[in-house]
Amino acid sequence: MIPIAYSAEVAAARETNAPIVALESTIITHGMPYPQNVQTAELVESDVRAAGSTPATIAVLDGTLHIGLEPEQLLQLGQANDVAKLSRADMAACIAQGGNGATTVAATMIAAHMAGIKVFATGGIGGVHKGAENSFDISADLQELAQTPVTVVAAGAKAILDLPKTFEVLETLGVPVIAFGQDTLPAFWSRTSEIPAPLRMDTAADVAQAQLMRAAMGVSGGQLICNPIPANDEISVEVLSPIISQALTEAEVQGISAKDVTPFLLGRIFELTKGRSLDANIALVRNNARLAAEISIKMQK
Ligand code: PSU
Repeated sequence: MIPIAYSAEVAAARETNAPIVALESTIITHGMPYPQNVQTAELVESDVRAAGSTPATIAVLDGTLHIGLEPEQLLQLGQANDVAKLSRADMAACIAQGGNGATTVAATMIAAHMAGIKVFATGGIGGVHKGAENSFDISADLQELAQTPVTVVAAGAKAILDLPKTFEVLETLGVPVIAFGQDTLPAFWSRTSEIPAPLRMDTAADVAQAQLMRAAMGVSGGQLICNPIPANDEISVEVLSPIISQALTEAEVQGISAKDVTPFLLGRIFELTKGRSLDANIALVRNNARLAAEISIKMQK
């Protein structure tokens, strides 16, 4: 038996077959500092509700897989320091051992699928890290998109990554990469990149239809919706490039590796931009949550 608990609002939504949007928790524990992490998680949840869907923030607490957190659980998670960062490899072990863990994109997709949730909003997926030809550091998020049928709404992959290689791998894995409303892929904190979008869609209904068709055809896996950050909130590539390079050099010098790389880089970029990267990150997650809510409603029709 899997120890699984639904929040009151998610349980109610499941009973009436109402739309639900999954939300991850690694962004809360490893992606943003306290208290902005908790404030953002609350805002994102209210954005989903305001758009007519139900938020389900996913995390493992004391060995129970939670699909939807009550407000006090969210606060507890946002203040905790000893929470594991869970992916496909270690989520089951964490549950079996009664541990606490925040779910990455990969783990959240698995949990969402188990709970019958088809849409999930996050900030940016993990991908191929710069220098991966030596480190082999490639996020398990990419493999998950290839096998688990959940539509993930993100502002692309995080711009600390090697974006061209990340999208090459997604192509190899057969993951539909869909730019929402534009012809180029967004680059997380910036609206555009030089990478042409493999697919473009302009409405939530089209995105929902594409996933339903994939399922009907028996083609495994999800799809990645790359939703550009709102224009007023973006940070240009010119401003960010030298900052990302500096953070990457520092990570190398300090020997940061594996699961610690992404949180270290996000933290340093936050410091080097004097908080601007966090404001942009918050804006893009909220924007993704609103689109995911719309897609979840179309998916349910
Ligand atoms: N989006 C954000 N901030 C984050 C993440 C996503 O705006 O911190 C998290 C997601 O949980 C994603 C993880 O799965 O970063 C990627 O980590 P890694 O590069 O170690 O695979």
